[in-house]
Amino acid sequence: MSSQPITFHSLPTPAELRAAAAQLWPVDKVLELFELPFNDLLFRAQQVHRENFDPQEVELATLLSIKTGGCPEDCGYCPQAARYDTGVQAQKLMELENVLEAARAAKAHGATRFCMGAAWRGPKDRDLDHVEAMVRGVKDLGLEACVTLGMLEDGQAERLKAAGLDYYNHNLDTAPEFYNDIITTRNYDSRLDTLEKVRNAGIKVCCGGIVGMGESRRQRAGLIAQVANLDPYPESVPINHLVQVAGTPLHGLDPLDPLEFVRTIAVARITMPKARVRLSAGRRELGEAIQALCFTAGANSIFYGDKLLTTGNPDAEADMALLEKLGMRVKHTKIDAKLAANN
Ligand code: SAM
Ligand code: DTB
Ligand code: SF4
Repeated sequence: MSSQPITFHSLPTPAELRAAAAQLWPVDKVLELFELPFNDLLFRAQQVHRENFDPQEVELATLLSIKTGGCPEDCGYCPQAARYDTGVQAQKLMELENVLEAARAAKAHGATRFCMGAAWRGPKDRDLDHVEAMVRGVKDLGLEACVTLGMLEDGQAERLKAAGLDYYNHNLDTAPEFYNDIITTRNYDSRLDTLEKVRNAGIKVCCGGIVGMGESRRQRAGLIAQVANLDPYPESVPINHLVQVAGTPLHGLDPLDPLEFVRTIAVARITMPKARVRLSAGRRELGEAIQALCFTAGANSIFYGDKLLTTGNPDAEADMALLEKLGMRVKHTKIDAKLAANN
């Protein structure tokens, strides 16, 4: 792709405007960032981070799988796809009271964002009645609410917005040209279409991907370019390190060099200066030293709690000990900050 600016001879059409926006971060430019000497890349990322955030502050987001397993999709990384024998038992949608109990516990442990995930291709309208009640209940606790439910039909994003949803998580997962190697039951355009519905409904976008799925560095740059060129770019960018689960097609791949994961975080920070960049799946495997480098590279959010959706996460005490060792602080909600100021 050329990095020359586009010139318009008459009023730009919507397609031309999209093309111009897509040039904000051409893949080649993102790849150039990946190829910087490690220390130069981290220095630049840390500079951008400090211009936009308190570098000591980290957001805690807690995940809950509200509908586990039995998913009809074929995502090659996912333990919840019904077609892979991974030992995950399919369950029904959780009851509201159990979800709120988990949300209260997350809040008591210091989380400010509560993310509810469902192993669906997309929600049915009757499922949304229940999810709306969950969103309302989570909001009433003073937590930010996020859901990830798969592809949305017309009108569903508006329903979630009306229930008070803050964020919708929908990942592009990898570069467009690699997508079909990982997932065949849906396509990239359908992901972009759902992201547009979320944005148009006025919900904040949480969108990132997974690294370590056998993609090339150029394809990692391709993923970041896609996410960074969303207009506007997402408020929240989860970067997952593939958790290899026995029974899934991606189990047994050579693991990605952890320093390449750190580079991915740094490139996300530089290309999306004001986004919350979240260290997502795979932190247990990365260990403390790599996570510390990720914070230097501009990560400022983590999934917090002993479990992700179906796989493990560092336990809460270990995370608190790590943050303390690094002199980092937990981000509080505006409500909590007000209460603290009044006491
Ligand atoms: N079913 C919905 C969907 O796929 O959009 C929402 C839930 S799905 C589990 C949410 C995200 O989890 C996926 O898009 C993927 O990025 C991430 N994920 C799933 N399995 C993973 C794994 N083994 N390692 C890393 N990330 C994973
Ligand atoms: C995201 O990007 N990562 C989270 C969340 N969004 C929903 C999910 C990670 C799942 C890891 C595999 C599992 O626990 O099943
Ligand atoms: Fe289903 Fe989501 Fe897992 Fe894909 S990532 S198999 S859509 S739960």
